[in-house]
Amino acid sequence: MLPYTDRISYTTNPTTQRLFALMDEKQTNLCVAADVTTRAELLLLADILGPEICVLKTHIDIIEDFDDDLIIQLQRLSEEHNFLIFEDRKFADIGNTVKYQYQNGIYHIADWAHITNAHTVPGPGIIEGLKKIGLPKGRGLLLLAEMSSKGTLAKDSYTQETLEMAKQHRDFVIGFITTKKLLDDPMFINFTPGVQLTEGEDTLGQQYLTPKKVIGEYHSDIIIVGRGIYGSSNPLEEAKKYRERGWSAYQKTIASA
Ligand code: S5P
Repeated sequence: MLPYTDRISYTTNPTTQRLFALMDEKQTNLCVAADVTTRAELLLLADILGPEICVLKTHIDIIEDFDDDLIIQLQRLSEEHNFLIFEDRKFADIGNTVKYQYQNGIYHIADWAHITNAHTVPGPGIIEGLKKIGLPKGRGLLLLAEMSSKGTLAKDSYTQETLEMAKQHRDFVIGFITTKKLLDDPMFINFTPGVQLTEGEDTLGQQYLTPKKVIGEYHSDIIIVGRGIYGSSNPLEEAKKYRERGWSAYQKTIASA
């Protein structure tokens, strides 16, 4: 496994380049899933946790009091604390429809989200549609190659075909949502959700692995942590723990490579 900064030269995508650089600069491979439902909570988390994270992951459509100013504030915090914004939209329609969903509507996701993601169930047309909008803006797309939830259908040949689709769009597809590193190609970034400090499950099929396992054994790059951080009584203290565990697992892996 190469250090994050050494991987910059393998890609032409400006979002990947910025992400690899800021991860090494800030010494963090932590992405927080800020699954809160008001703008005040989201902005507070982004401000408090901003210095600890490389990426802030949003579900913008769960915000009850969304307005355009929320985006302006999020962008300001992203600049101030040097993190990228990942809107976890999980697009899943035909190319022509996802173009509109990405660019139009209330949220105008392509205007502010450095990263978004898509299921590959429709076939490669979904990537082509999103790319028409996102590539000129320098955005990056993650494909859901695997999911963290019990009984997921994203496995076996579905996962393999997803990897093949990514290879056909190396300018815009920057990596995967996956439980582990699947491709030995340093340009793709692997994001892993379903992470807590102890292994386990929630009551709705979510399955958790530890930062050590995800980074140290499965060689993923970025841990995505939601309730483990925002659900605790002291999110900043918890975020520091995840950051430390994720980063030390990365450093050990680099040292032994
Ligand atoms: O397979 C997946 C893909 C994603 S992006 N499993 C997931 O859990 N996610 C997202 O990661 C999910 O939508 C949520 O925002 C976050 C996990 O949250 P947690 O509270 O379970 O850590």
